[in-house]
Amino acid sequence: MQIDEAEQVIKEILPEKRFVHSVGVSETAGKLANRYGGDVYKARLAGMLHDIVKYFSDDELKALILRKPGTWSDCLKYSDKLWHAPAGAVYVQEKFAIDDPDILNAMIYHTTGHKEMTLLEKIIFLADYIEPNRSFPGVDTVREAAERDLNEAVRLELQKTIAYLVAKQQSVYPKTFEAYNDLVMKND
Ligand code: DGI
Ligand code: FE
Ligand code: FE
Ligand code: FE
Repeated sequence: MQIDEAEQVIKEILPEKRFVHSVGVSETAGKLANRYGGDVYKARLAGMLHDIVKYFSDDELKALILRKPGTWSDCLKYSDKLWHAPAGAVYVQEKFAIDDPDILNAMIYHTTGHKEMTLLEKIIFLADYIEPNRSFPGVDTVREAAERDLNEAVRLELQKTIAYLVAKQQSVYPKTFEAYNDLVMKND
């Protein structure tokens, strides 16, 4: 699938604001791939498609996840905000025959991360957070880190996300902690 085809598809499926976010993630992911020696095409495609099923119903998301079970399926026991990530990977596989495991895993883990992330997984995880339309508190610190050190930027994003969830008394998916611990311990 070409990038412009993917862009047309998500323009039809997603509301305007989410479409603009997806184009931002695609462009940011392409730049990060350039910077860190990743595959620019895979980064741009995964970035474009990562939120494709964001507005499907919980029942539809659950059905997609249950069709292709894996280690990520335990997200069904946690917040429904996590479900669109693995469900999107099943959807693009079935609908557009996208079978590249790099692209599928980058979509699966774009919300939570996990331990021992691949280069493309880190790129999509980070691009989702720092694309130009995002305005979380502290996002500029993560943007600056992303210019220098990919692992540091991903670790910072995980730190901020965990702190945010804890402050709001929300559950934190165990793989998010594992991703954080993995990067902190590698940095020791
Ligand atoms: O889909 P996006 O809005 O672009 O962003 P996303 O897929 O990274 O995150 C979706 C939501 O999931 C966001 O509100 C934060 C939340 N989230 C991220 N990690 C976790 C989480 N929620 C829980 N409960 N646990 C997590 O580990
Ligand atoms: Fe998402
Ligand atoms: Fe994210
Ligand atoms: Fe997103």
